[in-house]
Amino acid sequence: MKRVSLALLALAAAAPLRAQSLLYRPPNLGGTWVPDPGVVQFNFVHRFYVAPGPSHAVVNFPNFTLVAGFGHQVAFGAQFATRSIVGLGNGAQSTNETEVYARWRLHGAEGQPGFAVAVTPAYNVLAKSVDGEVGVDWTQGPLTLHGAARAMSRRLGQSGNGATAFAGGFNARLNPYVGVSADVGSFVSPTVRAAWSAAINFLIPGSPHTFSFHASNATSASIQGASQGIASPKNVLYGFEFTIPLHLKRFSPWFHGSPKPVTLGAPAGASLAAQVDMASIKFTGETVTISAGQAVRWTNRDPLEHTVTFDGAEPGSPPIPPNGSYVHRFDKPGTYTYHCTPHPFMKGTVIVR
Ligand SMILES: [Cu+2]
Repeated sequence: MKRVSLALLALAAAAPLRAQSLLYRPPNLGGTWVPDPGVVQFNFVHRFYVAPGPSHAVVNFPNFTLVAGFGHQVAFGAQFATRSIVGLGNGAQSTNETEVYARWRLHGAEGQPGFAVAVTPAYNVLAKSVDGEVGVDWTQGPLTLHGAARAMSRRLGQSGNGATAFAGGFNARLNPYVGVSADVGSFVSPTVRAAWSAAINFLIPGSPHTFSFHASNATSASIQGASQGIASPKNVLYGFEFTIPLHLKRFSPWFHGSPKPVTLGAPAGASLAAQVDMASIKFTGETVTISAGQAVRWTNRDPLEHTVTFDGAEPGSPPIPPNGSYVHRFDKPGTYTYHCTPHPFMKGTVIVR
C-alpha cells in the first residue's frame, strides 16, 4: 500500500502540467494559467437547472473557452457563452456573450509552489466593454489560493457605466487525482448577487484531461459573467467542466506525412532478439521470449505517443513518438510485464530465459 501511494506521488510529481488542470483552478476563476506554446486548450463548461413541473424542462448554460499558447507565457483566447446573464440587461440584443482575451503570466507556473501573477486584458463583444483582470495565486503543497481584481469600462446588465469587481477562491487537493474547490466573485458596491461556485475536481489518470462537477450561480466564465450570479428563476445551477488540451504537433501527420524514425534506448552491443510493434493502441506479440543479454525493440506505428513502462523495477522508456523505436536489453532472467502509461490497457510481457 505504502509503495503504491509513493509510486502515485512520484507519478504526480513527474507528470508535467501541460494542460490547464482543474485541480489548480476553481470553476469561476481564470487563474494565472497559460497553455504551453503550440497547445490549444478547449474547455467546456455546461451548467443547467431543471424548471418546475409540469414541464421539468432542462435549461442549459453552455460555455466554451478556446485559448492558444504562443510562448513567452502569453496566450490568446476567447470565451463564448450562449445564455449569459450579462446579456439580460440594458442594451443587450442577445444572450450570446463573446469575450476575447489575452493573458500574460508575469511570474510563476501552474503546479509549482509559490506565487503566480497574470494580467488578462479582454474585450467583451456583447457589452462593448474593455475589461481586464489581474490574477494572483499561491500554491503550497495540496493548497492553492486565488485572488483576482477586475475592471470593466461598460458593464452590461446595469447602466452601462464602468465597474470594478474582486474574486477569490481556493483549491485543496486530497490526492494527486481528486480535489475540491470554491470561489466567490462580486462587484464593488454590488446591485446584483455575487457569483459563487463549489466543485469537486478530478484528474483522469494517465490522461491530460481534468473534469469537475460543480454548483454555481454564474452563467458565464467571462470577467463580467464570473462577477455576478443569477437570481431568478433559479439561483443554483449544476454542471461540469471538461478540459481538453490539443497539442498541435499531434496533428502534424495530417500535413507532413510520417515523422522521421528515431531510436531511443539502444544499448550498445545488444543483439536484437524480438520486435514488438505498437499499433492500433496494442502491443502486437503480447508475449516475447528471449535469452538474458538480448534486447527487444518496440516500434510505434501509431500516430500518438506510447511508452514501455515495466510493472517492476526495470527502467522503462520515455514517451516514444510516432515512428519511433525503443530498444531495451534484459540482463537477468525473469518475467517482465509492462504497459503503456497513457494507455494502461496496453499490456505486454517479456520472458527472459
Ligand atoms: Cu500507449
